[in-house]
Order: sequence, then structure tokens, then C-alpha cells
Amino acid sequence: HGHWHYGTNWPHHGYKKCGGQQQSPIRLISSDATGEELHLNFRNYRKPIKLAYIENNGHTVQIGFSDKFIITVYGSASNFKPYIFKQLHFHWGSYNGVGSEHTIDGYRGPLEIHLVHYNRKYSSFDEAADKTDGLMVLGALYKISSRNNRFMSTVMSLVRSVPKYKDKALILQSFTLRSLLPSRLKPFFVYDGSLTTPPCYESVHWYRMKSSFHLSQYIIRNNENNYFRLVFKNTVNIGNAQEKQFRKCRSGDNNRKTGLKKTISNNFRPLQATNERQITISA
Ligand code: BO1
Ligand code: ZN
Repeated sequence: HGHWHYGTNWPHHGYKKCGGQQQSPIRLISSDATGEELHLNFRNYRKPIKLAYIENNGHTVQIGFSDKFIITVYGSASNFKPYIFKQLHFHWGSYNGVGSEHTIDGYRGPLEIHLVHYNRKYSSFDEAADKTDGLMVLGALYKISSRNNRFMSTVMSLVRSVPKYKDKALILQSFTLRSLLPSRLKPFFVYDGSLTTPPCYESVHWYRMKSSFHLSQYIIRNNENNYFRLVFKNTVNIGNAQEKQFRKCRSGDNNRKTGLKKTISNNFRPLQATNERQITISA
């Protein structure tokens, strides 16, 4: 994929879609969000994962698994929509005050996890990625705690071994996707958004069916898309030492002065304009 960096103007570097009107991340505010009956249904998220594939793509640490995990999302009137888990990755900062991409009621966490899923009707992530109803991303913000998160220990061992085991499979013990998410999943926010990195595909639209008004508004605007972003309001604890481990990750680029690989940090995109979008919060 193309060469891009944080802190540059992506639309000016050829990533035109990054200048769109429905970009992510955004400011999420509970009191401004519209309440709606929404349900999440995870399948296999508590099943122990045995094998992980890790990758340091220069922008983040990415982890994939050999197993297939399916998540289904229910709206009040919509049919279930199954998505298949593809990979998880993180966004973090150079200190604890920054790192998450979204903010929730003014809170910016030190770390944000993204669980990237693709629509089951496509045969692979790559096939789904540029389709308007192709992807669904679950996000959760973390919070520094005095205790280490025992579930994150497995992730930390993966993060530490990235340089050594890039693109190799690693055997894991007692690790589940569910353990990386907040203990209470509700409430969560959903909204129309985009990929937070180039090419910033803007096909992230929530299938909104709260009322006939919204339904007709939705149909006029978009009758196919159900690619959306979902962010849990509750946070997940992470130990300070664990958080620091992320800041030791190095990207593929050499620092011109020191010759060392640059560390990855502040790999979060600035907040984007909400524009006319509705933000929904699960009841
Ligand atoms: S995120 O969750 O919005 N931060 C996100 C950002 C990018 C991707 C997934 C989730 N995936 C990207 C790949 C690129 C590829 C693009 C389109 O998808 O990292 O290599 O070009 O397929
Ligand atoms: Zn991400």
C-alpha cells in the first residue's frame, strides 16, 4: 500500500477520500446521541484462540487469528447482519494523555483497540474492503490502572515479539477476543464513518431504521450501506507498564540521524468534523 504518515495532509497527498464529509474518528457525546434499541451478538468470542499472526505494518501492531469469529448486529427492525473478524490493532500515544482516536464525553484514552470485521457476504477482507457495505469496526478505549490487565499480557507478549516473529504464527494460551472488550458492552455508540487511515474509505454507514422518518431519510441517502463504526462507552483497564510497551514498537522506517527504526506512537488520527451525521447510542 501507499506511503503515508501521521501529521500530514492526506487529501493533499493523493488520498482524496480522506477529505470527505463522513470521516472518522469523531467526538462522541452521550447527551447528544439518539437512543435506539440495538443488540450485539458475538459468536466464538469466548472461545480460546490458539494461533495468532502478528504484523508490524509500520503504522500499528496488527494481530490476526486462524479461527473465524462471527459477530452479528441487530437493529430494532433490521435483520441480523453477520460480520467475520479479520484483525485487531491498536492506536496509542507518546504519553497517557493521548492515544485513542475517538473521544467519549471529552475523555481521550491512552489506547484504542479496533476489531476489524468484514461482511460475510464477501469471500474475503480484500474483496469487502472497498465495498460500501463491506466492513464493520468495533472500537474500545482503554484507561490506565494500577494493576496490569491479565488478558493484555498475551497481547503484550505478541507486541514484544513483533520484530522477531513478524509474519509468523505464534501459539497462544487462554486468550479470547471477548477479554479485550469492556466487561459491560452497553451502552455503545454507532455512527456513519470511515477508515481512520488512508485510503479513508467512507463506506461506513449504519443501517438506521428507528422510525419511518429515518428510514426514508436513509433510503434517499443510501440504500445499500451498512458499514459502520461502533465504539463502546465503557473503558478497559490497562497497566501503565503494559501501555509503555506499545511505545517501544518500532516501525519499518529508519530515523535519518540515529539509523534506528523509528518508534510507533501517536498513531491516532485527529478528530474529524461530525457534519450532519447522527450519532446513535444503544438503549
Ligand atoms: S481503522 O480501524 O479505521 N483504523 C482501519 C484502517 C485500515 C484498515 C482497517 C481498519 N485496513 C486497511 C489496510 C490497508 C488497505 C485498506 C483497504 O484497509 O491496512 O492496507 O489499503 O483495503
Ligand atoms: Zn484502527
